[in-house]
Amino acid sequence: MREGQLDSYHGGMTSNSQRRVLLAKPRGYCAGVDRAVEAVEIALEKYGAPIYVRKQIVHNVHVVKTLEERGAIFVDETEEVPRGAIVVFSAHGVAPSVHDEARGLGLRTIDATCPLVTKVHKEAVRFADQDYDILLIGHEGHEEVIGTTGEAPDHIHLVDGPDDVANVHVRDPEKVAWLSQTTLSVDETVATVEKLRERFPNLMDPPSDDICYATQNRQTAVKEMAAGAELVIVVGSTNSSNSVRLVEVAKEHGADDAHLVDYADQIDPAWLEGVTTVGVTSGASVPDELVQGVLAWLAARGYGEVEEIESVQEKMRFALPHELRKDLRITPV
Ligand code: 10D
Ligand code: SF4
Repeated sequence: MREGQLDSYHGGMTSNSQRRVLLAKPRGYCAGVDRAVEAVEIALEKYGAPIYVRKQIVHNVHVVKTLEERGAIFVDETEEVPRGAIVVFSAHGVAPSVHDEARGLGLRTIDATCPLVTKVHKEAVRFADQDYDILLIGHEGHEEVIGTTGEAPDHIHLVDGPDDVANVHVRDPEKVAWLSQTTLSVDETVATVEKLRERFPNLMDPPSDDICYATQNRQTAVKEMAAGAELVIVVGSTNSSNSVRLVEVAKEHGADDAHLVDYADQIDPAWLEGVTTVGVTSGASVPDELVQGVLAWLAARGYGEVEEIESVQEKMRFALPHELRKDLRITPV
């Protein structure tokens, strides 16, 4: 088709010369995911297959499939791992009882829990030691929430968003603290905390933000991008909390429409009807090759011009899990 020619691609009237993509930055892998995926890859290289992984190492179907092809075996429960084998704990963290169980089964463990999740676990232990009731803002059933709750099950109450605040019961309203899952919507969490503070004016805050830098930065970037895009495509899996949040944030901040896809072939061409500007981003557990697949798919349909919108610079890196550093003879950091 001639440059600039109006066409009726799938019924919408947009000009090829106007069509463009806004690509959010930062997007994709965060430091915790990078470390966890690398931990499994290095374990496979160093110790050989199979390497067992308890739960999905990160919530991304492509990452899990790729590691499976290389010899990782994903299990739901520690007891499924044969005695003496190596098991990696996922980036989302585990309850202390899971460590105990693995020890009891004689397993060799590599803990790929993100250090920023571990930080929240430590905050929970500290508040519980001081006998606070801890209101953990998070999504019921999410692995990170299960792991954090396991640090102090008698002290932690789950608060699943602002509408759940009315259901909270504590022993002493003067002695209450809040913590959160690392991958929540920043704005919704602020709303939940405001409601909690109305009920508990002396509510203690966490010592530092629990919603991690990567979650915050990806939401900031999508807000900036969504303001100028009619359609936003978020690459990520349906069980990835941070990816799902990006879809919500895009819709709340200017996009007419936003969808989550694992792969480019899940994009419905009808979404492009009448769309000039498509925003693209990806969750913290998503390899950039999948975003490149989406960009290629869009380019084939006239959306070849790509402008990257960088809202925050990211430089975070985490050292590998200590069990690997020890075996690889890397000096402790
Ligand atoms: O569901 P989610 O956003 O918590 O996890 P995902 O694996 O998609 O992204 C990485 C986030 C982690 C490991 C939680 F800190
Ligand atoms: Fe760590 Fe945040 Fe990434 Fe989760 S999203 S793995 S807390 S850096």
